[in-house]
Amino acid sequence: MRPAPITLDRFILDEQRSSPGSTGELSLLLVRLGVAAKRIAAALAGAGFSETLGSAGSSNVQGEEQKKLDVVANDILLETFDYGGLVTLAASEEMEEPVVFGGNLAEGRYAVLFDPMDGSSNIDVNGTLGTIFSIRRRRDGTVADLLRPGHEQVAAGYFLFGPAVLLVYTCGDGVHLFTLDASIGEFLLTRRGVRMPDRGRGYAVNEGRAHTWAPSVRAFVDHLKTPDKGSGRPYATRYSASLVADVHRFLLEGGIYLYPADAGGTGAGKLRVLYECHPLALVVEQAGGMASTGAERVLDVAPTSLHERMPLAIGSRAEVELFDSFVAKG
Ligand code: FDP
Repeated sequence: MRPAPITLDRFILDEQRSSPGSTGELSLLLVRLGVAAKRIAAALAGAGFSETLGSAGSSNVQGEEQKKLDVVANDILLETFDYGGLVTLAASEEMEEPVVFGGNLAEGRYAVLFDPMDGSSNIDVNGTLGTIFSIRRRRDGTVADLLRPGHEQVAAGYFLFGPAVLLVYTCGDGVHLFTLDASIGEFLLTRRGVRMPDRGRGYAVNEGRAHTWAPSVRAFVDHLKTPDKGSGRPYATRYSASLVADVHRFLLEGGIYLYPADAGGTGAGKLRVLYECHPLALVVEQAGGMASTGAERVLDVAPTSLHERMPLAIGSRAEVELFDSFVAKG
C-alpha cells in the first residue's frame, strides 16, 4: 500500500505533539493560513471573470496604486485572524495602521504581519504572485510589539501562486513545503526540511534601475555577468517582478535576489522590513541561506516605523557573502 499523503493539518499536528509545552494555538493559526491560501488562490483563478483584475482606484500608505486583488487578499487575511482568540493585532503593507481584533484582546497570543499580494504588477498578466506572512508574539498589544528584530519571529512563510499553489513555512526549526492538491482541496507535504544550495547560478535584480545603485552594487552585478568558467560565471538573470517567486526559485536552485538602495535617494531600498524582508529572511536562513542589507543581517534589524523599507540581498550563502564583501570594499 502506498503511504498516505501527509496533509498540512496532519503535519502541523504531528509537529505540535513533538514540541513539549505547545498549546496548539500556533498550529491552529498555521492551519487557518492554509485556508486563506486556498481562498486567495480561488480569488486569483476567478479574477478574469469576476471583474477583480485591474486597479482598485486607491493607493496604499506608500502612495502605490492598489490593485483590486491586493484589497481582496488583504480582506481574506483579516477575516482569517478575526475570530477564535488567536491574533490580537494584524498589520499589512496595504493598511496605514494595524487592525486590533477587539474580540481577541483577552486571549490572542499572536500578532501577524503580511504582504497580501506580492508582485502585484503580475496580477493583470497572469504572472506568478505570492503572499508573505510573519507571526510574532503579542506583548502589550500595541504597535511596539511589531517594531522588533526579525529573529524574534515565531513563524514565517509564504504562499506562491504559480502553475501550482504552494505553502512554505518555518517555525524556526526548518522549512517545509506543501503543494495544493486541487482534486481534494488539501495542501500535501512535498518537501520536509528544505535545504538551500550553498551557491547558485542565477541572480534576480531590476537592472533597469542600475543607474540608481551605488558603484559597489553595480560592480557586484557586473562581476556576476563576467565569464569565468572556474567559478561558474556568468550567472543567468532570473527576475520575475515577484520577490516571492524569485526567492522561491533560489531556495530550491541557489542564487541571489537583490533590491538595492537607491544611492541618490533615501538609501532605504523598496522592500518593507516587516512584511517582506523579515519573513523571507527567516525562511531563507532556516534553509541554510542568508539575508543581508549589505552591512547587516536582516533579522537583526528592528525598524522604527511600521512601513519602513530596507535594501535586501537574499539567497545562497556564497552569493550573499560575496555581495557583502563588494559593499564593504565600497
Ligand atoms: P510589487 O511592488 O509589484 O508588489 O514587493 C515589492 C515588489 O513587487 C517585489 O515583489 C518585486 O520583486 C519588486 O517589488 C518589483 O519592483 P520593480 O518594479 O521596481 O522591479
